Amino acid sequence: MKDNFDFAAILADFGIGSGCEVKPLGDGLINHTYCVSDGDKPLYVLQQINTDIFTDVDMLQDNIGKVTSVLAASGKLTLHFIAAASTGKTYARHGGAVWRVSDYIANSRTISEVTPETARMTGRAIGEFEALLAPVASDLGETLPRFHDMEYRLEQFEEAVRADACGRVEELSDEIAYIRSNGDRATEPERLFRAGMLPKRVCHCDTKVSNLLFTPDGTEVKAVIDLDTVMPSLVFSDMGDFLRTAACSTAEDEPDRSKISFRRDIYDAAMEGYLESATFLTDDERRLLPTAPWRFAFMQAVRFLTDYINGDTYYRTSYPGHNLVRARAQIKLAEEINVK
Ligand code: GN1
Ligand code: MG
Repeated sequence: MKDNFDFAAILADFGIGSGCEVKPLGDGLINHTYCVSDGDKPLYVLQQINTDIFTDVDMLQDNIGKVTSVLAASGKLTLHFIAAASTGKTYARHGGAVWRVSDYIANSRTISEVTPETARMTGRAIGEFEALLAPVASDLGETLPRFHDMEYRLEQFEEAVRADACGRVEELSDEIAYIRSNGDRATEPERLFRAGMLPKRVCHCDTKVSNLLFTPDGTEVKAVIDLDTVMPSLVFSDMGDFLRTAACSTAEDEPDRSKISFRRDIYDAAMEGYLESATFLTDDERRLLPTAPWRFAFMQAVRFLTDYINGDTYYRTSYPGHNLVRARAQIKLAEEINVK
């Protein structure tokens, strides 16, 4: 991580006085995130946006502005980004990087252990989020084109295997075979979309459990954060990503695969909550919804393995082979889910 930035100058541009402490925050794999505090109390979240991935920051911040306005107008607690003096926009360039600052949401925490009661409430919150944002569907740009398109992810995977840029393909025959033999099943929703049987809806598209803020006792969703990927998608994205992480017995990068199982109690409770608020679902969406966790564990396996094959150019890694460990964990999870 490049940490020789002049944080005081960056913060000053966002109207934040000197004397603040800046420390790394969270475990996001794409942007670099920092907590800005007065030494005691957290005040702001500073982020260096990964512009290799989010190439159109204007569109990104414009989408987020629209999303947060709708959420705030309906009484939801949401992210609030601060305008920079140098640009008049909610981001600014400093030291060759692009930065944004939002208010810290106090009295909140992320959780890693989800109970059925929390899962029910989160499912309900996800359905509400999707319902509230439905009216802005046509106003949102596609920040990351084809982001949750399974066919696209498989194309990228096959391209990576063909190129074999780092000579890693040879050791991956089991993983590659698993992906190839399940590709057809995983891409059913895309085919149904083309046949006009499934709609696109505004989804969060990154509802892994660490992107949700809970009340300090961990029982209620306080805010849905990390709004970079809010965009039209097939509806399975959000319950898929939430259950891929929340109903998994381990972290998404557990190296000991014997520890990985899928918690059916969490799945049942989350789906119950979701169906209470997602009253907009069509019959086809309801029928395919139970396949969402499998589909997203599978998609994540494909994405992690693709990145491993390409030489770890997309996801931040903490050790050599991290993306392979992640991919194997997601394959194990997909096998455990085994939803027929
Ligand atoms: C990334 O930004 P972060 O770490 O919340 C990724 C998600 C993956 C997730 C896997 C823009 O999310 O799609 O599901 O890692 N975000 C992007 O942990 O690719
Ligand atoms: Mg993200």
